Amino acid sequence: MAKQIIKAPEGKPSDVERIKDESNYLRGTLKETMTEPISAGIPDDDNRLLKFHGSYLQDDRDLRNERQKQKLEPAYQFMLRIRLPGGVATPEQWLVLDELAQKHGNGTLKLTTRQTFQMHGILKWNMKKTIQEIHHSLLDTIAACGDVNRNVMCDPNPYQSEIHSEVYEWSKQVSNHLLPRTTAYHEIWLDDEKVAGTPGSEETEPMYGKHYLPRKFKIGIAVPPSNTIDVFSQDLGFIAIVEEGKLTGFNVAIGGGMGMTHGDKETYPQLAKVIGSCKPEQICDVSERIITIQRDYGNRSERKKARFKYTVDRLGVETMKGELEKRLGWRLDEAKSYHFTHNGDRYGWVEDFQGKWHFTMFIEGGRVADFDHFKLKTGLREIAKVHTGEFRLTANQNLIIANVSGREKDRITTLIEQYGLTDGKHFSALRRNSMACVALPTCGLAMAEAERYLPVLIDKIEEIVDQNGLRDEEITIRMTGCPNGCARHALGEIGFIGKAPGKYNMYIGAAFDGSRLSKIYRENIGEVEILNELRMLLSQYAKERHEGEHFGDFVIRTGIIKEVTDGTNFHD
Ligand code: SRM
Ligand code: SF4
Repeated sequence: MAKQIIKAPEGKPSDVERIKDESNYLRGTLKETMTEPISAGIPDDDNRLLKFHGSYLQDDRDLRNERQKQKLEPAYQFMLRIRLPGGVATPEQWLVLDELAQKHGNGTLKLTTRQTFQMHGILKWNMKKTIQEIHHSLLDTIAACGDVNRNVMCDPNPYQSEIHSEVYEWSKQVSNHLLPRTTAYHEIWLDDEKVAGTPGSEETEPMYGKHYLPRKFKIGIAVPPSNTIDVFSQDLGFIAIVEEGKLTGFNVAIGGGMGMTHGDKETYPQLAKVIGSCKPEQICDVSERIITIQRDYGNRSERKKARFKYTVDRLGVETMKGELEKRLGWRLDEAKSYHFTHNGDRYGWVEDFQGKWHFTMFIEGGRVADFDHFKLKTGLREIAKVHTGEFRLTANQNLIIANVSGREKDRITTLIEQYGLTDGKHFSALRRNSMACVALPTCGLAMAEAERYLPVLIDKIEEIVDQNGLRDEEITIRMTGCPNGCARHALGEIGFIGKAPGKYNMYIGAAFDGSRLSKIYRENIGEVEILNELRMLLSQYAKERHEGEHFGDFVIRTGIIKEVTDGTNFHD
């Protein structure tokens, strides 16, 4: 058989490639423009580079029209994202972030779908001191955004079994291994200050090269039977292999991703495919080699088609595997069987193998704020003051108060009760399994509301759920303000993607364990139609489902929607 010659797509490099090329390893003119006093914003070229430093320039979209009328520049502000492999933060770090959000941000913290914190509303003049304080707490924002490997996810509850804690250690190692090596971050934000835990100081980028990756890259590690990190949505997913109670390796899955563009059928969500397995100690090597394949063969001309999933689909899984093994100099082992049961969180107190306790708390939309009758942020601050374990962020925007000793449990429970913090058990199981991206007012790409609207919509869906006796039926529901899929909408059994203010495309049919994509069911509908559709679907589900049958499986079995067998037929 003739050997396939693999090439990157041809075409004029995108403008972002020029910006990276001219940036002197991510410096650009950021140092100057971040202190320039006339505008609260920065030029677009620098904004592109700023992402590699974990931040975006945004503007408050609630104020956009009014400011335009008054001929004022937009209400510019910055979003800052922390790099937090596996989503683990100490109580001291929690307190620092809480205070920074108060002092320099909009007062809230957002727990993201990739297990980290975002702060919104930081003014340009406060960015440097905010990043410096973050560094003093031994955290950073390096590579939290940009065309590099992003925050490495891993299944939460590292303390519930030895496997989880081992996997957490691997997620940190992979994250550190794949960090950019440029010292630009330290020069721009820390005045070259040396802080514990900073990466190496080589001027060049031995792995990424001068142009970094064609696009963002995401890695996550799952520990079956839990798939809370949605391992198949990752560019590179690892699935822990456990034999006789020991971690013996990882199945390797490549080419997942959620984003697409409305009206462009050549873009689609895709699930990663398992190509073999590796030993635990080979995980960094495998990650690095796969990243270099994407570096060399990814599309640098069209950013909408530049994610690794398109490289994998263009070249084929077998070719990718062959290329990987060539670069590794050894062959992957056979894939091992695995079984997932859910991609949502499990709430409440659990005790681990060492007698430590963990409380998984429901945080609606991942927004940690003080509301009129619910002082969530204050409550968590009070817990952080006495907690001696860790905080663990889940991939469903929830929070685990982790590693609580038997003695401390009572004190934490008292605070949980005092502040009305919740394991979500008094909500419907649908709400507990809900997730919404940030969207308006900060996200510049949002076409419709998500985080601010989904709770209101669920209030109304809960009436339907109750009428049909489905209050305790676990159904995953996810909403995003645009098709980029930041809340992994295509893996929710019910999914909504914003099309225009108040209008959504509705998707159904994803698997409860995150192993099958959903499919479009209705296009461009508003609240009344959404509720009508759900009234019909949920009442049919209540009457006709088989025992234990999940909603996503039901709508496929009964022919309500066609099964999506691969991302490439998502739009058929
Ligand atoms: Fe995302 C862009 C928020 C997880 C796919 N995402 C954005 C930006 C930065 C908007 C922008 O480019 O201007 C959003 C900032 C909003 C704001 O105001 O804060 C944003 N994404 C988020 C977060 C905060 C959503 C949340 O509510 O939790 C999540 C932060 C993750 C993190 O901590 O690193 C977030 N984004 C995701 C995920 C889910 C995941 O990774 O598991 C996805 C789908 C998976 C994937 O990447 O395929 C996702 N975000 C995107 C995309 C589409 C990328 C694509 O190539 O398909 C964009 C747009 C882009 O990159 O051009 C985007
Ligand atoms: Fe913004 Fe779209 Fe991501 Fe939501 S899905 S945060 S609207 S980019």
